[in-house]
Amino acid sequence: MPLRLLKFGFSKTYPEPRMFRSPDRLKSSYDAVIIGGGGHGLAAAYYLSRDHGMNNIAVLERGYIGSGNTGRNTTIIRSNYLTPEGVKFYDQSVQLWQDLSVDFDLNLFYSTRGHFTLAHTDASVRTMRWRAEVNKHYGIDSELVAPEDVKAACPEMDLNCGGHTPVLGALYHAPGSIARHDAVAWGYGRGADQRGVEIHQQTEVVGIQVEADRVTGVATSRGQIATPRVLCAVAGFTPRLLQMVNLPSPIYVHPLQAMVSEPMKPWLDPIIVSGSLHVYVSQTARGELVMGASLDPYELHASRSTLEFAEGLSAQMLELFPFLSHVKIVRQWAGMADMTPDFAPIMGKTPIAGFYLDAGWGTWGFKATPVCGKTMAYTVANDKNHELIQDFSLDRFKRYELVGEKGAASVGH
Ligand code: FAD
Ligand code: PYC
Repeated sequence: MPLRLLKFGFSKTYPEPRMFRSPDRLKSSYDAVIIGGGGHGLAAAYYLSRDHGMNNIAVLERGYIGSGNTGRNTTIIRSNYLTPEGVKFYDQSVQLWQDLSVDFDLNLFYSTRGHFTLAHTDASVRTMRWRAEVNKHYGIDSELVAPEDVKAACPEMDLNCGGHTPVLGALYHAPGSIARHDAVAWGYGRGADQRGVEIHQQTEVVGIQVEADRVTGVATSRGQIATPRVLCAVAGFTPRLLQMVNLPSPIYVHPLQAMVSEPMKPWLDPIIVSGSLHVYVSQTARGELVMGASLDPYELHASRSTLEFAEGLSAQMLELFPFLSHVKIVRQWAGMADMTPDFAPIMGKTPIAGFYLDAGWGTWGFKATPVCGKTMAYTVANDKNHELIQDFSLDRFKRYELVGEKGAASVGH
């Protein structure tokens, strides 16, 4: 248990300082500017200052930290991907997650639950077997299991799914976990702030200066900043930012919605995902069911919620768990998923010197927050792509060297 929590619990006064400073003035120049105060931008700031000694950095956030997809996701953490590039990358992230609460001295409620991806057709059983074999080859704990194994871990599930799409097997991934998403942004933000990084909320980047194919500064809603390095980590806003530097964007933005139930006594230990039913669900420490489905089926730059989504997802949930019919939905929301053609991220250097990209995280980027921070910090500090991200560069679309992750991205999109 983090020491800070114990001190807080036993103290008679209110011992907590604010999580991070709110500097009232922007400086006229920084060694690096990070656009986007989501988990990825803040993690990069944290590792730049902690591991590379760079602390004359500004993180610029148009809203408040964690207000983008970082604070809107369903917090599933796993490394059971399909491609060798993906498996190695996400595995590093799962390793980093293990120590984060201690690193930050902040409880992230990281909870390892095991992760079942259900297969309801012969074709998806084949895909699960394929994923299990690739995973095992890289030392990842994944295996194909029988319906009885699913039932043993989750006796409440109707394996027949109302007789429509019976469960034929599942990919089981023991390290599958969940965590508290806002705390991840706060932990990275506080750690970066303590090392001198400035976090400027309510500060929007409205232009990026480039001279002779090299970045020289950014224009913000609060004034101009000169800088030789800009890291762009803005998720659903990436196409807008790429326009500012005249780079073509392979990213298309779809809303991704989610919802949460009233709290219930604990009954669901593992994380359950069904691609065929378009459902994923886990139960939080507070007892709520956090649920999601696939992307809204059209491009839209908006984070509105729809009744159609809540109705559709509730119906699919009841196929798996008919006993939930009396349970109330208390909240729903949406984020803007920055999707790529191959369902893999875009990371690293770009044709503009000093302009680095961390994007294309669509529906799968929360779990990657620590490894993205580490590898992007290395890339920015050394002006050299970290070896773990070499296959994710923007120019792979020109070279037709895609990293096909659709079969493992999340639910069937
Ligand atoms: P964000 O958190 O979106 O941060 C980007 C920030 O940039 C925002 O705060 C935004 O305000 C800011 N910004 C944008 N434009 C500007 C500008 N011009 N100037 C300044 N600031 C700007 N991933 C998983 O791994 N597991 C899951 O279970 C999962 N579930 C999901 C469920 C939903 C409903 C959604 C929407 C996403 C889910 N994801 C999941 C994906 C994951 O949430 C994202 O990939 C990840 O959080 C991206 O983090 P980020 O820091 O890159 O982006
Ligand atoms: O990446 O595991 C995932 C995920 C689940 C729901 C959305 N993304």
